[in-house]
Amino acid sequence: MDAVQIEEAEIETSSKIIRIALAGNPNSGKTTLFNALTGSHHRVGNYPGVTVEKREGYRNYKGYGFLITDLPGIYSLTAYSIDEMIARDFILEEKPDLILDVLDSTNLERNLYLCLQFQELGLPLVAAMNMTDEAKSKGIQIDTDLLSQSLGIPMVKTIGPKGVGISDLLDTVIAVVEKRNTLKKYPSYGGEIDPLIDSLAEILAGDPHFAPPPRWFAAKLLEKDPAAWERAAKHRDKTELLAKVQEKVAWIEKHFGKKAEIILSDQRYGYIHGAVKEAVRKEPLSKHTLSEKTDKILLNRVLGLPIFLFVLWGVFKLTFTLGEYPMLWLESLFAGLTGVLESLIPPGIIRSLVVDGIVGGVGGVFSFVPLIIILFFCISFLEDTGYISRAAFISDRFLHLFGLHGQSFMPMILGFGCSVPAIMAARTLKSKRDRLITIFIIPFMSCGAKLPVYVLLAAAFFPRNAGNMVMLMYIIGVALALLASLTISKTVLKGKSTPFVMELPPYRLPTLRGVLWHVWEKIWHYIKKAGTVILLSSLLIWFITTFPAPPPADSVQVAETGQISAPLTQQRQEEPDLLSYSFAGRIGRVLEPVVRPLGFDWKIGVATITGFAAKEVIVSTLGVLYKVGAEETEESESLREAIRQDSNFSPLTALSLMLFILIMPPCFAALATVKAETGWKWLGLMIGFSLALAWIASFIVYQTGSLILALL
Ligand SMILES: Nc1nc2c(ncn2[C@@H]2O[C@H](COP(=O)(O)OP(=O)(O)OP(=O)(O)O)[C@@H](O)[C@H]2O)c(=O)[nH]1
Ligand SMILES: [Mg+2]
Repeated sequence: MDAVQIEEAEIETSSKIIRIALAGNPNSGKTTLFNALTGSHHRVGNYPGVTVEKREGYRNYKGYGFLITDLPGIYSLTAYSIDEMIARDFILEEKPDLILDVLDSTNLERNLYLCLQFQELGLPLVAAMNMTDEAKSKGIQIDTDLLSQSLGIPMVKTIGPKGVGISDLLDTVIAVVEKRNTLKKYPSYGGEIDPLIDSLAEILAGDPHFAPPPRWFAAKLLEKDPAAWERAAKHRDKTELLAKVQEKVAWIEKHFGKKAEIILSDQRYGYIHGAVKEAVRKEPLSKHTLSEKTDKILLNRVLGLPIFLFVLWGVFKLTFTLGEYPMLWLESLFAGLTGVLESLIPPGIIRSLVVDGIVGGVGGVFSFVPLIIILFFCISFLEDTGYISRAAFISDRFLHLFGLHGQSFMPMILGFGCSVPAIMAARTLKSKRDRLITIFIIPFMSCGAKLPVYVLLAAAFFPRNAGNMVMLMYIIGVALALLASLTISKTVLKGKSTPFVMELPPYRLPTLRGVLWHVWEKIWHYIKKAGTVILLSSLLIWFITTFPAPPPADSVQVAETGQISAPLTQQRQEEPDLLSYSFAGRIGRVLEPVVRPLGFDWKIGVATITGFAAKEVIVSTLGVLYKVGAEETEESESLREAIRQDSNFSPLTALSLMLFILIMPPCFAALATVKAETGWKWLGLMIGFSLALAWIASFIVYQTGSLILALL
């Protein structure tokens, strides 16, 4: 008696925390439910493969603590790509207390295939019948209770974005964990195969040190899963076990006349089909759905690609024309702020620090926030409608010409935002070769941080065609990405890109909340960056441009002793001694011979180097450099004006610089991600390749341009 009571008491306290794995097919709404359950705001998107990393969240409910892990989507427990392995390993190795399988109810049969595999694992299981709103509008009627009864899996109807069914779901989870819900049974493979599985499961259960759930493992062995066979060799009675398996496989293949793995999968589908036939009614929809009609146009073999290019052009056009106004307002706001600060703080080192170092650097970067908002709004909107997946589909054929394929497309598009999530997104690619190529070319997709630099230079030197110049940079970037891919796939990574089946999500009207949240996330990231990396770099640049201060009388001698290179000596008339005497000036002098052939003076050289920290830092560095170097009267003019008036800066220099920044290695954060995802070798190759290519491209453009200008 006593012993039983103690055991029950232990369950009471230890069951307070329930570890839940949120699993299911890609794009079934796992992250949406995760957000609704835990109040987090992780990225959801209308395409398979949004989540590529597991994430934890916590929820308290009725005295229980739910530790929920959102997993990448999977189709089965056999994993091919990295994101799939993360999900499978979590479920198999970390043994959660319960699997919460999220089912897309518009696609029930396929989603149940995975659900039955979970059931076979023997872990407590609850299914969320998600997207019931969409199923309803498609004329699909699901008798969830009946389906739940006949499969023996507790099921709860949910609508992720609206949070419908969340408390039901949690109640069901508690009931299952507390064993008040006794629905459980195992999927059947039919009267002939079930006994075979049972007898194998018995042998497997006989070895207490052998971890895998017997029934699931027995089915895997009959399916001739190589990993399962390897594992079976560790069983106590391995000879008997493997002999039995071989005998049963032979019997199935003889009896059914097909390979055992096909038979098992057929039987599973048959079982699902039987259950679904009873519980699901689909009203015949006579007319073609809107989705199908739209796809006829957007996926058209001839029109598809031009439409996509037009959409992309529209996005950038909108960004520049609409974004220009708020950008100019912010610019004058910061100019005004500078004026106010100057009238408040007496001249001296403190004023220089605040006005030149902080406002000059960080302020310059802030004025680009409106552009970033619009760009991200558009990209996020397109992702959520489901259009980007179509674009991937139509680009597939084209991408094959360059050794890539449609699955590389999504990471490339994400690269327009930020290389870090884009590089992570490449995890969904199944073949290592395809994945490496994709990661390698992502930095050529101009990220959001490069946008401010392009806009600054284009607006200063090509005021009439600023928008087009910026767009040209994006196009050159894409072209270089394709050429780089072609080069690598013909040299370092020979081989063919693997074929794959692309899944097209349904068109969905993006929720304003979802899109705005995503935009806010990006803006917040940008602002945080401005407050950390960019602020620190600005302060550093301010420091190295201000110190050491030249001794009052000696500065001229420095020049005369020949320590300053010729171009700098020429500038001495226009520029105060402060800069060239400072650390920055000295670094610049070392750098100058390397960047001169590209048309850069030492200031541009220093600014470019700081681009390694983050590309926006180039703008803030120029801001500080030009403020520190500016005459008192010029102080409140915009950076754009300041660089336009610098005689060392010409439109050709600007073009050469834009190109250099486009191609040069990505920021440290992106490089660290490349290292983590691929290793040192690929990181080294990427840095070497992009540095060399950047230098050569800028060299050719600047030298040819100079030659043409001289001839004119
Ligand atoms: N109409 C409708 N849409 C939903 C529902 N649940 C999720 N969605 C949408 O479905 C899309 C996919 O949602 P996610 O939560 O990102 O899906 P996921 O399962 O996490 O996808 P992966 O991480 O790629 O495996 C998003 O556009 C969601 O807004 C639902 O119940 N009804
Ligand atoms: Mg997700």
